Amino acid sequence: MSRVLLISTNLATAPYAVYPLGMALVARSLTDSGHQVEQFDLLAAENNQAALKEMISGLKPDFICFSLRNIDNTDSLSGDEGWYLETARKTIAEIRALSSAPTIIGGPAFSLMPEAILDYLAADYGIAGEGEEALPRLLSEINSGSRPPAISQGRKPLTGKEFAKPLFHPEILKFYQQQSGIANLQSKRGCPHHCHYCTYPGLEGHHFRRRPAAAVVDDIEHLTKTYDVRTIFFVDSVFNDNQGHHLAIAEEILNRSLKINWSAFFRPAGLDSKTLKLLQRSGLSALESGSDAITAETLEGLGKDFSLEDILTTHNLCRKLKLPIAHYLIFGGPQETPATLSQGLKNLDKLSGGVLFLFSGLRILPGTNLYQRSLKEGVITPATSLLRPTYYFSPMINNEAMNLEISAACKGRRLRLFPPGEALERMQVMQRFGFKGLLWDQLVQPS
Ligand code: B12
Repeated sequence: MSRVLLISTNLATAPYAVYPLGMALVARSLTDSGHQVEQFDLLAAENNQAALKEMISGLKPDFICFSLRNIDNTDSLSGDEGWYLETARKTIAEIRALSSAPTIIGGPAFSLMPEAILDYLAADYGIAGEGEEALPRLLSEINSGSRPPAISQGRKPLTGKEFAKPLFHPEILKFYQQQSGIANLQSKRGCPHHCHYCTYPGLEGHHFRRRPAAAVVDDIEHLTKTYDVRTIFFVDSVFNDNQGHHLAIAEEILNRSLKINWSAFFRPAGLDSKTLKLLQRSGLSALESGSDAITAETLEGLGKDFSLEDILTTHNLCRKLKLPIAHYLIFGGPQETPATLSQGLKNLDKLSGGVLFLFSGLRILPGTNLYQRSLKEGVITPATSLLRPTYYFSPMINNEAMNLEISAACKGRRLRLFPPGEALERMQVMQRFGFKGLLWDQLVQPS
């Protein structure tokens, strides 16, 4: 048995403060393996380094593990304040000065570039990918005196039944309930789609691995009954599933008569009125659509496997059902030209009544089709460090002129949020006025 301190380093509060779910899962698996575990969330502790030091001197951990969620904010228009690794590096360096316990890093940000990040953060070990099986194994390898490699990963992808049940920390949860009022759960891992820029299949695999609906809804029941949680966000890469797992979850919520509002990322295709009504009855209160583009050419350029018609059908269905919908849209990616830009900006009118989060350029990350394309087009070389945000812009467009055009199309339009930083500031103002939840859904007037 070892004493293990888990630290979530994430300090980002936009679009809202997000409960460190990954840490809660590895906390459970370590506890189940017999270790004594403490969880420390830097954001909930208001980055109070003195409290962290106190915890370290009290616990005298044998291992100190860090959960790293974000590298940057993926907004090409934000500056250095949108890059999070430097703060993480400082925190880790300060902790290393206080304790000689081995340091171990994991989390989605880490898993995107494990070698480069381990090196930059100067920690001892890292685990890329799922932590439930890999972390307890790494600890026992170190404890038994063997010398594991600096970077390891799970032996094989876990099945949905093997995913850990989150070990929510009451004080940390209380902080997020006060901040955003949102708790999070995962109903499955993986993504079978092939969007060219996206890291989700790399992080979670190309196939859905579903956690049993009853286990997911047990967690909802626990959150509502023990902690009075009223809003859940499902963190699945894409919540709608052609094998109907999303429906099974909705039915289970209804069977247990749980009163909960929930939201998730949806693929804007294959949704009909009957499905949306069922989801809505179970508590779906707003839908985030990974539309990504709004012309046939740019949808193809991003590798999306649905059409503009699909997006519009989903949008109109939601409008009819008075279900707030937000579309994430990225301009300036592959196949963007001045003509697609002006058509795309015109097409925004077809999404009226929806909240539009607009982005300019695509963050290049390893393991994606966009990475290969960026190499081929000479945007990066194999030696380019991607630790600092590096963006792809279509060579057929001038990105500064494009940003001006997007800004002009958003001027005076409350529901078109661009540039992203300004939009997030608006959300933070809402938060200061006591608004909770997703926030964007409260920008929409009932129609
Ligand atoms: C859902 C989601 C959101 C939702 C969160 C909603 C909510 N209430 O939770 C929303 C839309 C709000 C959001 C916002 C943002 N997100 Co986001 N998000 C995700 C997503 C899809 C899932 C994250 C998640 O919760 N996973 C489930 C948990 C259980 O898994 P996990 O944390 O990975 O933990 C596992 C392992 O990583 C590991 N592990 C975790 N910690 C540790 C620690 C140790 C020591 C070990 C060994 C292992 C380990 O074990 C865990 C269990 O297997 C990921 C992509 C992905 N598929 O991972 C992006 C992702 C994390 N987000 C990302 C980003 C950038 C952001 C934003 C900064 C900006 C943006 N434009 O989206 C904001 C920041 C929000 C904030 N305040 O921090 C990036 C981070 C990479 C990067 N470029 O920095 C990702 C990877 C997507 C991407 N673009 O590539 N996000």
